[in-house]
This record gives sequence, structure tokens and C-alpha cells, in this order.
Amino acid sequence: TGDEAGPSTKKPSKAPAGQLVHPKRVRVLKEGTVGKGPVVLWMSRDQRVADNWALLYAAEQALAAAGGEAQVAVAFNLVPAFLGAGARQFGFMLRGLRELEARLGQKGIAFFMLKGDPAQTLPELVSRLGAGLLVTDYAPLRLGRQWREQVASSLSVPFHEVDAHNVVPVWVASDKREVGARTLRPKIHKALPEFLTDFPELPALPPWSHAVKPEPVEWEGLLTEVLSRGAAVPEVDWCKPGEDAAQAAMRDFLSPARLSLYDTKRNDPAMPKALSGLSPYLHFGQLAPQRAALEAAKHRTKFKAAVESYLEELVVRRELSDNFCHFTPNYDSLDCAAAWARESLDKHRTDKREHVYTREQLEAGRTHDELWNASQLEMVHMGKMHGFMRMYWAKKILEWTNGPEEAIEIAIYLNDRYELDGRDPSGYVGVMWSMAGIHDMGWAERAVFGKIRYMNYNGCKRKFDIKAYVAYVNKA
Ligand code: FO1
Repeated sequence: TGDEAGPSTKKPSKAPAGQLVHPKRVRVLKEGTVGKGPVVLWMSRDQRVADNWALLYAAEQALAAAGGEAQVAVAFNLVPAFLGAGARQFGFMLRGLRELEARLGQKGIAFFMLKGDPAQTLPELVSRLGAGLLVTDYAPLRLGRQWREQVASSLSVPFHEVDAHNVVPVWVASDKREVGARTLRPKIHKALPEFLTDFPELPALPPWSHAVKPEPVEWEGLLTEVLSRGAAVPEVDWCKPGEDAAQAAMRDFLSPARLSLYDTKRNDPAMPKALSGLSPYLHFGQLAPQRAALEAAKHRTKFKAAVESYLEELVVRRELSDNFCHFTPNYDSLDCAAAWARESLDKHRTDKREHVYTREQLEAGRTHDELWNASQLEMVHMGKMHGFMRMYWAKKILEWTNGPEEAIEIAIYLNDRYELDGRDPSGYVGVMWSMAGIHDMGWAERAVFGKIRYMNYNGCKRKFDIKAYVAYVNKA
């Protein structure tokens, strides 16, 4: 058709017959022969039982190694601190994990809750169980990478990594950092027939019969503990954690009444219902992006424009963020920006700023701009910010602080502290797109911003009802 965005018509080559998980989804972090002992899945980014390629792979490997004796255990390692997360995020995560434990139990899978440094707890569990293989899920952030490297270096059994998050595994989609959506999109679309497949069922496993039984998890005690971490940012009630709630939220978003709004109203912050609201579930892996893509695609005939734009956001844009962080280890530093952006920001470093605010003023939502303040307070109180406002919010921080490094630091601090879906590749890319021109191009040069794309209040005023948005935030 000549449409670069259209899916390829090439014959798909899916996972070989009889194989549950496409081998290209898997990378070997430590070589070796898989032993007959249990397979341990170290679950981290993808915290769910349904639609989980890492769990499917663990089951498949256990069955291949031990047949009717196959044993699978899931381990989660709770760390004492994670990139500015507090009660809000740890509470959400832990409530989801509590549901996960029960669900795994029904499938014969043991659940081990570990606490501390994964470099210690994981190799210890592996040797205590005499495991034959350790499997984990892939994540592009530096911290997770460091965990996996440390675990790999003190492990005596093979260690495999599965991309259970991206529809097209990040290492398949591209072998380099892409310039932008324009260059990643055709690669993703070409690979979709091969990877956007239905999920197989988790094969039946015999119940956990290993001599080492997991200790019962003291959920109430753990919850009390995590809720005391950063209690200044409390839990929110609009987003119920867990896989069931995630599926329900997805079905609600895909109902005609809401999906019909997506194409025309998704950039209207006064219409939050037009957005999916699924990003907390995607971030904590309580919902598989691939599940959302498969379900959304079912509505293509009736809501073509909405479904196409949703798939663009859900698959192409989200996977572009993973591509960026995967190939750019300093993804949260100005150093990773293109030369044109760095030079231009540098040139305008000393430009006079009309307003300069401290981090504290910004955090409290005390600027002269009611629209910006509303977006900040939406984030502080609800743990989310409308997608359109995220751009405006970040660009104004660039405009009202003393330089791009400080602006990046403040935006990431606030995003990671308040957003349920912070601490995620999409968040870092959002900040870097707004402030450092990542995945964007140079625009007409102006004060402070240089060639970085500018946004202003009047532009917003033309696009949506600012008063309605401010009123919505004040009511929440
Ligand atoms: N993953 C873990 O394996 N253990 C944790 O304790 C943990 C806490 C956590 C808190 C906030 C948050 O946003 C994510 C958190 N994650 C945790 C998941 C995390 O997203 C992934 O493990 C990373 O992407 C790994 O790099």
C-alpha cells in the first residue's frame, strides 16, 4: 500500500510448533545446562499471572527439564528503597502482590517473598531450592540492570531473561537507539505479525511438593512497613491495584462510551475519561501491554481511528521509551541529548527568565500559572497527570528554573515521587522529550528554550477549557 505504518504482509514466523514462548523473547544472562531442580522466576517488572511470557517460559522450561515432576516457584524481592517511591507506590505494588500470591497458589506455584538486596537473596534462594534455572523479566532501568548483573555473577545455575513487557522484544525491535517514533514505527509494525500473538494458557503444573516450603507472607506487617515509607505521599483511591482491577479497568476503557472519545478527546485534560488510565497497571506489570493491544484491536472495525491512535501510544510510543532507555544508559541526564539540543540549551543558559521558582515552590504548586499549578496538584493528590499536561508541566519547569540540568532533576524528582507510574522509561523519556528534544526535532529558536519545542498557556487556551480542568482538579 506504500503506507509505512501499515503492518507487513510477510508470512509470520511464530514460535516453533510446540514451543510456548518465542525464543527471540529470551536472552541468556548466564550460560549453562538447565538442571532438573525447580525453575525459579524472579518476578520484578511484570507482576502478574495472566499473560506473562516470563512465567510461561519458566513453566515451559520446568516441564522440559523434569516432565511430570516440574516445579515452578516465583520469587519477588522487596527492596528497601526504589527511586523515590513511597507509601503510594509500594502500597499499590504490595496489594497487587498479595492477590498474585493467591493466584499462583491455585496454579501449584510457590511464592517466595524475599526482602533486601537481590544480589544476596536470589542466589541464596536458588541454592536453597537446588534450582535448575533462574528466569527473570526484562527492564531497561539502570537499577534493574545492576541487580541482574550482580545476581548473574554469583549464581551457579543458568539465568535467562524474558522480555514480558514489550509486544516486540526490545532487542528484536531494533539494534540501536532510534531517532524517534518515525524510525521505530515501521520496525515494530513489521514485527507485529510475529509477536502480537494470542497468549497460550499456562500449562498445568503439579503442586509444589519441594521440601522447602515458602514461609507465609505477613501481608499486614509488610503493608504497615511500606506504608510508613514516605507516608507524606499517601495511597490514592481512584485506581484499585491488582490483576482483576486491571482487567476491569481495561474493559471499561474499551467500552463504546469511552473508546469513542479517545480519538478526539484524548488531548483534553478536562476529559480524563477519554484516556485509558491504565498506565499504573502497565508500569507495575499488573496488565500486559500485549493483552491491552489484543483487546483494543478487536474494536478496530467500529472505532478505527481511536484504536489506531491507542495502539500507536500503547505499542509504538511506549516501546520507543524502552528502546531509548535500553540503548542509552544515561537516559535521565542532559548528556544523552542530541548535539543540536545541548548546544542550543547551552547557548541560552544565561537568558533572563521571567519567573524563577525553587523546587519547593514548584512542588507546592505555587506559581503564577493556574494551569500549571492544577497539573502539579493533580499529580500530588491523585498520583497521575493528564498526558497532555505532562508536556506543558515539564516545559514550564525548563522555563522557570536556572538551567536544563536543574530542570531535569526537579521534573524527575517530582515525577518519581508522586506519580503511580513514575520510575518508568516512559516518564524519563517524557521529561527528556520536553526538555532535551529527545525523539523531537529543532524548532524556531527562542529565549531559554533555544531550539527545544515551546508550549504556552495561550496555546492550551485555544485547545481546551482551562477553567474546566482547574475545576476538575480542585474537586478531586
Ligand atoms: N521491583 C522489584 O523487584 N522490587 C521492588 O521492591 C520494587 C519496588 C518498586 C517500587 C516502585 C516502582 O515504581 C517499581 C518498583 N519495582 C520493584 C518494579 C520496577 O519497576 C522494576 O523492577 C524495575 O523496572 C526494574 O528495573
